Amino acid sequence: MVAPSPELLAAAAEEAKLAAQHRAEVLAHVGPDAFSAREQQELEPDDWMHTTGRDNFTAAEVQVGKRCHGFHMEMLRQEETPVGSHYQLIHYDVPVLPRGHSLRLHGLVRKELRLSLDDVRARPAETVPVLMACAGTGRSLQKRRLWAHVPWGPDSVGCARWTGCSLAEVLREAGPLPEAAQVIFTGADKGVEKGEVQYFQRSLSLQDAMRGHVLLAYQMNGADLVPAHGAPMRLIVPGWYGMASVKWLTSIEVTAGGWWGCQMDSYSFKRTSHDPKAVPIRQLPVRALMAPPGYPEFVSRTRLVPPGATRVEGRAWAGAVDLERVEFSSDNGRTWLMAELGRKNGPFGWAPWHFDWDATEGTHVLCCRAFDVAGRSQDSFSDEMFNWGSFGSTQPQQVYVKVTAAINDPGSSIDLTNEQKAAKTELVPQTGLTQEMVDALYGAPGSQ
Ligand SMILES: Nc1nc2c(c(=O)[nH]1)N[C@H]1C(S)=C(S)[C@@H](COP(=O)(O)O)O[C@H]1N2
Ligand SMILES: [Mo]
Repeated sequence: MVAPSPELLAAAAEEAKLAAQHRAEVLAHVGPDAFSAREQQELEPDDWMHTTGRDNFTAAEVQVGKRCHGFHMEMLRQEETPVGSHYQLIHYDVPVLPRGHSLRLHGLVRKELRLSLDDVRARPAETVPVLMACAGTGRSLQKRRLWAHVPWGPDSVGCARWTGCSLAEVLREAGPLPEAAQVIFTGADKGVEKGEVQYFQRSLSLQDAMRGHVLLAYQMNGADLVPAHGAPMRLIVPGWYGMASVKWLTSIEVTAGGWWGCQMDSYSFKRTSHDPKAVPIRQLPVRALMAPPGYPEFVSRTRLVPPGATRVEGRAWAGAVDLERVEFSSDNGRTWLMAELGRKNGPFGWAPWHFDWDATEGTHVLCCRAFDVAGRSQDSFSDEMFNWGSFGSTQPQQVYVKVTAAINDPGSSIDLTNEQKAAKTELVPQTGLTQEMVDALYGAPGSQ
């Protein structure tokens, strides 16, 4: 790994402080002690955008879920997420930009710039492993869930190596005027959202944009960007949820501030659809995930593990903050044990962890959770957790595991009819599975 630049390290130290403040703000507004699903229903009784069903995914969700595919959880064993296994989030159509495309840096600057891919490549490059996650991560773990978006489990993540030039350097060259306060980034993708015709647009404060960690990126894992990930040039905002990392960049406009577009309002922690106190989504929280051990059953995703010593492996992250510990549970979170934690692959990456589990015959629900040095922890399991966009859940991943020696022998049979039937509410009573087990199996698609 190339050593991070002093500028990047200094920005990471600032970002770590801001991340801790952000989490506190979020918890104060929509954390379990501040707000519940019940309270939302009282405030918005005719809300039709949410559902409490975990087996009634709409055709619209399935479609958007197919287009915006998730991370392959088994890739948690790899430090670098291959391009094809990194999640994708694409609001409208993937634009294919012509050769010779250039982006315009304009607005309140001394010198307007036109930047082609060659211009950006010619500048000093930085390569950074960045843990990226969609703000909707864990949406399906919020029981009263927004169905008008991708029904993510914990699987909208990836940690790729991004290469680009420093946005701060480019802005310095353009020279923001004294009244400059906000930078608006526009993508080439156009669509309609919330009744408004728009290009995908997001802003950063000039301060955030100049901190020194934001990249104008053109490579992912050492190869040119593919169209779905923002070719030829995109923003990468390390340590932030993914919505800030605008793809297919066409324009960077420096303004005096006050702009608040659709994608700023949408990506906020809200109590109701119109919430004057909404908290805009920024830095990533702390979180651990495990690569589901053993082998999956095709339909129910039940994991089959042979009895005996089993190394459960995963990764954990906390944006720019360092990790303090990771804990593992083999009894659905009743008791937790300390896992072995390794080092992060850079200031904005993730760290490997493992736990040596003695797998005994029977059914188990495995979980993991992380804590960071800023004192942040994950959410606990709760059906009452609610924020309007179903954003930012960090309820622990649950992995439903059957331990049986039969998995060692190809050709042997293992009956998982009950696990399959448990996917449909009306069949659950026939299965003999407790509601707790059903919830663990199907509470968050994408866990296993
Ligand atoms: N132009 C544009 N940029 C975008 C988006 C988009 O739809 N259009 N989606 C955003 C969201 S919500 C996320 S989570 C990340 C996903 O990046 P990826 O698809 O490369 O993983 O891109 C962000 N940048
Ligand atoms: Mo996202």
